[in-house]
Amino acid sequence: MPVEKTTRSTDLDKSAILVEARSLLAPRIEDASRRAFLTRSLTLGGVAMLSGCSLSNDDQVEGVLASISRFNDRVQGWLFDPRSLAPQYPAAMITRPFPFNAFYGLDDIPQVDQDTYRLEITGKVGDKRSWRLEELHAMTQVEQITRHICVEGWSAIGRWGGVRFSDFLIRIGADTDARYVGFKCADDYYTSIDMATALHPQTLLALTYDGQVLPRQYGFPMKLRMPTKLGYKNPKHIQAIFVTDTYTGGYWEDQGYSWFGGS
Ligand SMILES: Nc1nc2c(c(=O)[nH]1)N[C@H]1C(S)=C(S)[C@@H](COP(=O)(O)O)O[C@H]1N2
Ligand SMILES: [Mo]
Repeated sequence: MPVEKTTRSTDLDKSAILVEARSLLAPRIEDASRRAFLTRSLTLGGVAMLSGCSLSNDDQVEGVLASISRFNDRVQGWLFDPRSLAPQYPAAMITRPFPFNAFYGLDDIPQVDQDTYRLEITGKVGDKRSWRLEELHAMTQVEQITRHICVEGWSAIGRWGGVRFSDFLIRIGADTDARYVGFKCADDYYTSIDMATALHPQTLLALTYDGQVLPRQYGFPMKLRMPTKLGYKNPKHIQAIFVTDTYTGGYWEDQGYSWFGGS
């Protein structure tokens, strides 16, 4: 659990975490199994302080669990070190073939037309004009060979190239004090990330895979590649990007996966 990385963090505001945990636990918990679950999740969250709590109905329990999940997202956000880099690997270690994964099978991968494609930009940005693929290819390109980790139990090393996402955010005049960057995809997938990760030097608006135009199954025309986050946080077939202070969740996140989703 990322929270156990506490020792790595120098500027973690411990008292702020305790204040927040106390306010989350103000309701009282009666049900022993719920209480046990809460105790476990809090221990995982690095805050063991459940004594004297009880909730009187399931809605309250669900509410507290949801709050704790969002609370854990915040703790993970505080612990995230924007200078710490994910490992990079030699080309010989690339996994071949690289796995495909989506919430549907290979037959249903969206077909995006590169000539009519426009990347839409909305929210807290200075320049909301949409982007053509050639314009993105004209920006400085970087590459990474990193490991993709899927919560379904596999990981694979791949090589992605494209525009450093922080360069892109600066180019569109994004408000980098905003809390989130959100993504809408051509297949109805969606997700959102914290601004610190959006600005991380290894966060890449990927246009290529292994030196070729990003193949359809890996997210043509572009995906966001983040070696600091789990697979499901890396949206493929991106159609729209928005900068916002409003929490918008994600396809898997709204079904209970961790929103921060760090790896
Ligand atoms: N648009 C879109 N992006 C997505 C998904 C998806 O179903 N649709 N699945 C996610 C998950 S769970 C994983 S593991 C990776 C798989 O990426 P790959 O096909 O390049 O291995 O894409 C992520 N991004
Ligand atoms: Mo995944």
